[in-house]
Amino acid sequence: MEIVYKKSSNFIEAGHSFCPGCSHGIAHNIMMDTIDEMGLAEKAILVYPVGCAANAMTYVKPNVVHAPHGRAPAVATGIKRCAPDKFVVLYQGDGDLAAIGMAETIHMANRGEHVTTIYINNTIYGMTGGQMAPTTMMGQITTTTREGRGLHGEGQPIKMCEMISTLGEPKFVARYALDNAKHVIEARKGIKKAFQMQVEDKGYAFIELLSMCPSNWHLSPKDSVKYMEEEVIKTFPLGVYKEEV
Ligand SMILES: Cc1ncc(C[n+]2csc(CCOP(=O)(O)OP(=O)(O)O)c2C)c(N)n1
Ligand code: SF4
Ligand SMILES: [Mg+2]
Repeated sequence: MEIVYKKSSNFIEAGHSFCPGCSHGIAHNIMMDTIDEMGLAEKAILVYPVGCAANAMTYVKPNVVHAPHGRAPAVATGIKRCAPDKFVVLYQGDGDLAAIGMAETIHMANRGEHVTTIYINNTIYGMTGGQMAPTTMMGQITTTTREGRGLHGEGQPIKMCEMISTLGEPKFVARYALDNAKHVIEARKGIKKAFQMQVEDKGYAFIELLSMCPSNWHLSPKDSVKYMEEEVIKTFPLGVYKEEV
């Protein structure tokens, strides 16, 4: 039987600060377990952002670099170009990647740097208390859209996979969700494929993981799963957007 979820040995024994029902723990565990499985821990350099995404940085054994406020692509580019034998993974939330660091993200993808991005889209600025992100759903109430995100003033959610897949250089662009076991298995396969591409020096891969933030969605963990299934996945359809490997 396929193992869906086992704790990666790449974690330091410590408590964590994620809220109940948060997807960061799942995302991080499948990422770290895949690094383990592929024997990449020794050569891995993980580049972390601002936000709850960055909290995981304190729990992992491989080398980490903190490049907050959307600058992970610039830092990761420098590392990979100076040390091409290293295995470089960017782990960024939607506020960090699609708002603060949008320019860096697009240009790194367009250059086709040989690194891997894991993009956690939870439709909100989680850590700072739930402000609107570029990915916030239409009608979603946040601290900066008190009556729900509307067309006039806020525009529609930005869809990163759709945008990045229009560029010439990215080789693998895919979106997965972390709301149930089937989706987690698919996400894990996508992450493994993206990692294998970097091992084989095949170019840039962008993996988006639709994630839950019950605290700022103002829903229970159970209702967050329902919201993900009924609403979020409709706005951000799952699937492979580009594959040239
Ligand atoms: C220049 C700057 N702008 C804003 C912030 C505050 N800040 C810290 S974390 C964060 C939001 C991160 O949201 P996201 O990347 O979606 O991560 P999440 O917490 O949802 O995982 C912001 C705006 C900051 N520290 N510096
Ligand atoms: S605020 Fe949201 S993203 Fe941050 S730990 Fe809590 S559930 Fe996770
Ligand atoms: Mg977020």
